[in-house]
Order: sequence, then structure tokens, then C-alpha cells
Amino acid sequence: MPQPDLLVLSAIRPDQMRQLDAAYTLHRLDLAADPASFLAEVAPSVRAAVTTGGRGITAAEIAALPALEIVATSSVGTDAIDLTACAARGIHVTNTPDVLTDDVADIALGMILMTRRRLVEGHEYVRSGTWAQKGPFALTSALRGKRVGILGLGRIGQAIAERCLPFGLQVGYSARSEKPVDFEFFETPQALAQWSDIFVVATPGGAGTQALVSQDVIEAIGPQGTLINIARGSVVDEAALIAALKDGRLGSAGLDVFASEPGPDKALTDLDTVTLSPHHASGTVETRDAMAQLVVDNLAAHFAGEALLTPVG
Ligand code: 8YV
Repeated sequence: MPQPDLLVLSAIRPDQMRQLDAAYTLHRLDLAADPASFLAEVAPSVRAAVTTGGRGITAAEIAALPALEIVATSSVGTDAIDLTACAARGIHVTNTPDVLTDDVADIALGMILMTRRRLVEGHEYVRSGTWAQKGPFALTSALRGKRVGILGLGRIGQAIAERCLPFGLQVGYSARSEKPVDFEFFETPQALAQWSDIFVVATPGGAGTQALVSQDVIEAIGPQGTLINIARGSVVDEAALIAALKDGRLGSAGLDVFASEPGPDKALTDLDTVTLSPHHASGTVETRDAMAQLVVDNLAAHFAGEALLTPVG
């Protein structure tokens, strides 16, 4: 039996790439000098595609692959995959939920601590010698007793909520529907922002959440408030975020994701009230290996005619 042809749009972890190389005929679009020509040449035989969250696969690429049966992404987010185009062709899509939940929730709490207690500025205050010159660093605001509003209470949002409780933080949330949890529910992002001291964005990306955190929501968080985003840059109106941070209508922000990656807007990254992270919330060896293994195992299940482990939709 010939090995199925597999298109690699974005590589996954080395060990799992070796597993794929042993089981499939790989076509490395990610390494192609001329991707358009490369795709046209290999397209007729490609039955499966591997990608990651930021790369996804476009409707045009899907249309160029007449034999495509499955797209496996090493990410929980599928906003860069044209799911409508896949559904229209009966193309399966798999992602990597659960295995990254703890890492991403850890980073959300880390960003809350770093931003609210100004740890990055404190680090520079010591390193630059300013502490010796100017004396004690400015007092910050305690976490205990503050209100954390979580926008999106899926697996990751719930894991963030659980991590907030030992810090003495109160948790509220807004989601498409109320959930059977002991946290206060708010019908709208704006109502949640009005209540929150710290506003955490934990929704999926994509058209359904595009700029869901609008100027009005940002202003409702307020001059003493903090916005944390570990979801997707597209969920926040970034121009409104920059303007609000610049003129003090928002106190601070902790961001792992941006409208433009890997080169975020300098107007944002130059601000001292912003804590920055390079879209790295799932970026540990253990978690990225587990995500990549899910890609391998989903593809193996598909070609064995077995149930997919983590199908989307
Ligand atoms: C990275 C992520 O995008 O899982 C997601 O949706 O955002 C991250 O894990 C990356 O795709 C990991 O490969």
C-alpha cells in the first residue's frame, strides 16, 4: 500500500515529524522556495495536511487540494483554518484541546502577576541601577480581593478561574451562555468589564469574536484596570487598546497575542504599562510534544479508518 501524501504547511515537534516521515510521503510546503509552484506540483496527490495555529490553511489552499481528506493542526485554535471550506468538502479537521490548558492558564496568571505587580519594570529598575539612584520602587496594587472577569469560560477560561481562587481573587465571567459554575455571570463583555479590576480574554479567535473587546469594553475596564489577552489578538480592538493605554483610560495590559504576529505594533510594545509575551502560552516542551503527538495520532486514526481523537465541530 503506498504511503499517503501529507502536506506540511507548518512543522511540528522533531520527534513527531520523524514519525510522520516514516508513515507518509511528506511534502514540505513550509520549506518551499516557491510555495505556489510547489503546491501546484504536489496538490493532486495530497490526502492530508499538517499545520499550526498561526499558519492554518486557507480556502484557496484547500480548493487546490482535490484529494484532501483531513487537516490536523497542532493548536487548540482553528481560526486560521477555513472550517467552512473544509465542511463543504467533508474534510475532517482535528485540533489539540486539553493538553495545553494548564500551560495557557499558568501564563494567564503569570501575566496577571507580572502586569499588576509591575514585575518587568521592577526587573529593569534593579538592572539599570535606578534602584540605587532613586530608592524604593513604587507601590503597586494587591491581588487579594480584586475582581477578575474572564471573557470566555471554556476549558482554558475555567482553568484560569480555578487558579485565581488561591490568590484571593473574585471571579466573574461572560460567555455565550451561563454555565453551571459558582462564578457570577454577566450577560455582556461590557457589563463584565464594568465589574472587573482585571479583564482576561479567553475566547476562541475568528469572525465570531472579532473586536469583541471594543473601545467601550476597554473603557469600562478603566484607568485602574488591567486587560490580559491569552486568546487571539483579533478579539481585541488593538487601535482602541493602544489609544486607551496612551491616554490613561486603561491602566495596563498583559498580552501574549497581537493583531500582527510576530511583529506587533510598536505603538503598543513601546508602552511601559504593557507586559509582553511572544504568543508562547503553550510553549513548553511537554505541551508542544503532546500537541504534536495528537496530530500524529489523529492522522493515524484517520488512515486506519478509526474514530478521530480530537475532531473539531
Ligand atoms: C500556538 C495556540 O498558536 O493552540 C493554539 O491555538 O495559539 C498556540 O498553541 C501554536 O499553534 C502552537 O503550535
